Amino acid sequence: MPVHNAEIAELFNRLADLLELEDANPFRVRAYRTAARSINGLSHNLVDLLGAGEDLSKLPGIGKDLAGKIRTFIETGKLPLLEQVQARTPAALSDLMKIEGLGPKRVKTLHQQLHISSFEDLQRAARSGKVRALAGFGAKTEALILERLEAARHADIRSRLVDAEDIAAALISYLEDCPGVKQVCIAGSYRRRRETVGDLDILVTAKQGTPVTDHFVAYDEVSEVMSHGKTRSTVHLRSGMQVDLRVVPQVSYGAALLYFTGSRAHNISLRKLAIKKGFKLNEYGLFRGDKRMAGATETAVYAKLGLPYIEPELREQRGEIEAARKGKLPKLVGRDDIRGDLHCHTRATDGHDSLEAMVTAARKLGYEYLAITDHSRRLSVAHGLDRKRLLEQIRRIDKLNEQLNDIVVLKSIEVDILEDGSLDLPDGILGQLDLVVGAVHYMFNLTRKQQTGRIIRAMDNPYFNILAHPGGRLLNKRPPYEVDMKKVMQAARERGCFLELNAQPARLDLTDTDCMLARELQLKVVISSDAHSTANLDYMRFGINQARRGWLGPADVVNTRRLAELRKLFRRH
Ligand code: DGT
Ligand code: CA
Ligand code: CA
Repeated sequence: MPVHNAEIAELFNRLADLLELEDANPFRVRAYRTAARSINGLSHNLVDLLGAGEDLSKLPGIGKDLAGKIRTFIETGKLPLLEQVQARTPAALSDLMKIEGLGPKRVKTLHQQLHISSFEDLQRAARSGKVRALAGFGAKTEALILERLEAARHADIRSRLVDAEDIAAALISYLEDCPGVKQVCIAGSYRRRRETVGDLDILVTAKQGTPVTDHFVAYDEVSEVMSHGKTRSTVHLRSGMQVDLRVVPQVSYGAALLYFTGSRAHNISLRKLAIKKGFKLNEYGLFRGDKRMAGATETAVYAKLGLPYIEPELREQRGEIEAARKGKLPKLVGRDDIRGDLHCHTRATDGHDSLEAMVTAARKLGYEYLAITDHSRRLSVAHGLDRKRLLEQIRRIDKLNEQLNDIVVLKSIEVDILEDGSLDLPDGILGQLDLVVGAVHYMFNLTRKQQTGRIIRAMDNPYFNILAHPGGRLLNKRPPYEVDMKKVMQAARERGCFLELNAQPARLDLTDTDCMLARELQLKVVISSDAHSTANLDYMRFGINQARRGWLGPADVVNTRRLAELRKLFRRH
């Protein structure tokens, strides 16, 4: 994953905050803040500068020492000084600084004068009016703190789906090991395959008398038991993840699954529909009076409401109930519909595996084609390919294709879209490829108009086929750049280009609602793993999840096509 200036600036700011908290030399603190500001103002990526052999200590506000730290971070992903300072700062105090408006000065005051060292302490003190009495705070600040404490409880603690999966897999197998346990299922946003999840909601059915919740709270990874009853418990795990567990009887399993899968808004609509039909719907079942009409399966509950089964990914109150009622639910794309991957990297640039290894892995997945899309020259940190090296790769792929009969390796490139919208390699070489994938990797801070224009100009190039990760975001790390997505989509459609849904779990870019928009505009989407190793080819499934959330069917997705049809789609000229 490339390092961005903003990320480095944030580390220096954080370091400055923590140093200030422990009363370090103010000049030292200021030096880090100045450096952060300077880095944020740079028009070039530090990684690129370093790659081009620039002397970073010549940059304003950055001396030899800081230049060394930047280099270390880019090369190792670590800032040892920050780790040291973090280790000696009480975690609670550094957490408090994450609340907007609470800098090191205020946190220090709160700690020294009111002995506040946790969110709970702070909330209690603010509620009882003690905070406003402190010098430099006041009633307004106190109210703001309470507001932000509430917001902080909900923000920034959502885990990426891939991380939640790791945590869930271990827990599920632990629960299944409990004698007497029958079914274990994760409901909630996890089952709806949202890109991030707030907590895990687990449903369990078991033989009468099985001590399910006792077994649950005894899990090794539990750091705190929030509640512990016979049929429901909530814990926090060491990873920070909250887990809600409910034990439900078999007759209610479907109704409970429906209820706890949500979304809340979908549930509310279902309940209203139930009432309209003279039923009552809750987590125990669908009732007419006291009589349970359905409850053991979700399908049965939907059926009694006059609806076909609605896939969890669609349950977001985005028209799915309406569509279901009219028999107009989309047929969603699935793993088996995918015939190939159109974005991956090899060792030639920043991938971990060889061309041959990537192809072998793709064959094992049963793919008909795999496009090799290494980076272009501008991305020097990734050893981007220039014309000569790309030509070598083309020859190598031609040779490889001669030996293969069950898969075709497509010649391609992830070419950088330059600042003015031109492409990083000449048309002469782009014309020799089977398809061209274009991407924005720098100059994220253009205005909406500039960025939109830049991307559309790139698509004007007749060899351009697919816009990679169109929004540019990194989940929990970097917001998308400013861009008029609808305009980009319309331009792509007019030119016969496509947008990628990048399936990397940290990207998932297009978003689900972007996918819905693409579908509305009749623009086809390519789902790509952007694999940097053979194992990463499996990221495809996260892309499929996201596409399903965006109502996409096999026909809406480019790489469900057979190769011959695919080639036609990529021939613009
Ligand atoms: P998350 O955890 O923030 O990613 O999102 P969810 O959807 O997993 O939400 P969560 O964990 O608060 O609750 C799981 C599901 O349980 C939710 O989607 C709907 C259902 N649920 C929970 N509390 C209520 C409630 O008060 N009313 C209704 N109708 N449904 C609820
Ligand atoms: Ca949840
Ligand atoms: Ca929950």
